[in-house]
Amino acid sequence: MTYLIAIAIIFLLAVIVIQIGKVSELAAKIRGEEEVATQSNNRTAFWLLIFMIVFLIGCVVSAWYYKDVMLGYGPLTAASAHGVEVDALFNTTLFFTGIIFVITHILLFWYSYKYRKQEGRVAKFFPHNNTLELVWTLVPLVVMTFLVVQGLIVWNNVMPDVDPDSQYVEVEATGYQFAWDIRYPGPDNKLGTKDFRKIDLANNSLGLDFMDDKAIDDIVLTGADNIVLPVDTIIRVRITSKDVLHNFYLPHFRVKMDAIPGLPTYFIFEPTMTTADFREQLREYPEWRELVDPLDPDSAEKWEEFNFELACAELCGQGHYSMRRIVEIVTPEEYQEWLAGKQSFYKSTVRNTDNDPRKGELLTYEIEDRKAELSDLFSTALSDDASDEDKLIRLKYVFFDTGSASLDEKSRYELEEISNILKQNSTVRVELRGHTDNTGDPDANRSLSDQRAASVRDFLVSNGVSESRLSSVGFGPSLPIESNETAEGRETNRRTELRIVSK
Ligand SMILES: [Cu+2]
Repeated sequence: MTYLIAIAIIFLLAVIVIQIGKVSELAAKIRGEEEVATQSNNRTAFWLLIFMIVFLIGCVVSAWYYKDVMLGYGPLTAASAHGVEVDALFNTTLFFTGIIFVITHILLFWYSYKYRKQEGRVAKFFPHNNTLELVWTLVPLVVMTFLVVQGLIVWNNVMPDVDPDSQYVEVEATGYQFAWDIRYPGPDNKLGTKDFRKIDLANNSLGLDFMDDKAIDDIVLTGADNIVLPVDTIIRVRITSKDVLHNFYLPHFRVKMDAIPGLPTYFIFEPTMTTADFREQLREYPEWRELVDPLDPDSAEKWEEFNFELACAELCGQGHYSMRRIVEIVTPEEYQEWLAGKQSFYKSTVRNTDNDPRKGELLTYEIEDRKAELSDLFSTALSDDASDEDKLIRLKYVFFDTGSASLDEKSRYELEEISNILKQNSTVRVELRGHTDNTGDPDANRSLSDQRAASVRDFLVSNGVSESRLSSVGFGPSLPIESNETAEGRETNRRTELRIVSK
């Protein structure tokens, strides 16, 4: 119905315009063409002047009215170190182009008024003037050179790469339709290598190369997790894309760079304000003190819910808008705390699955973790208030070849650590205890457990622990700690233990 009415209105308007045209044609015939043309020229020239005045005033008023929501002119100051320079460059350019804008508009409309067609006036023939040519060549030349040089200076300040030996945090942003994967380097502060041939959309969508130790601790933020970064720290963002062109845009930090498939780009910036600082700054402005939901008096004020954001600034497809992510700037301490709470992608989703190229291999971090675990157990066992239970340490990472007492190669890490601890606590005496499950002949099991405990003792002796401090005993299947009915239970029961005899 609305469409029908709209079409009818447009039709009627067209009829009116045609009728007016016919009427003025008739009027012109009656009054004489000349007189009508003059009147029409005067009218057009006058209204052009009015238009110019309204237009220029409109430009100034709208700029003033919207200044608080424009980047750089109200509370939305640059929140990065280089952003201040970029804003200053914009202002310089705006100053010169603004002057030209106003002058050319005044001249354009004033001339169309002054030199409108009038009775008896003829055009002046003005073929050439050297002075004028010089002026309108040299003035723009000087202004343009100044602006370009300013731009180059800012560009060189903003775009140099980081010194590899300096302190900085490097993160990687990979754009795809329609989200960003953000990769953090983890505790080693180095991003691991990637290889597009390793991309597996279900299990390794970034194509991380897990044979590279640097990739083992990399943290990947997917989905809607906030991007957290520390304030007053140099951030290098490695920017890349998996499908089409995207654009990594952090408006509040004046960071903007294309994400190009196959061609990594980067941007370096230093946030100078935390999210909390920036909110405090917004709080000074009445428009940010308004309620988020004007109908609910208990709702928060707008400044309280402000967040920095990452946007994709390239129209990359239908879901383009959903590439928005919240960026949270926090203090370096808060950042470290946040980072410590994140699991590495490899450890949480790949380790020891079928997709793990290092399945079965013992990795450096695991050796370190196990050492830490063992040293905790020892410090409890050697404390003054240790219970009998505390004094019995299960050696979880000591393994033997099946049915034999020869130690598996991987057992040495734990045993070497025990040797070190025993050497540091030189008065401690320990007993090594072997256990088996209940499968097979009990006597054979007892003898196997005896031999296994002895192998461990021998290993410690060969590592420099005095033989007089060590004893060994085999219990066979007689002391199970789990049911022997299940495979897991039997595996747990086949174990080696270390008991603190005396300190
Ligand atoms: Cu995009």
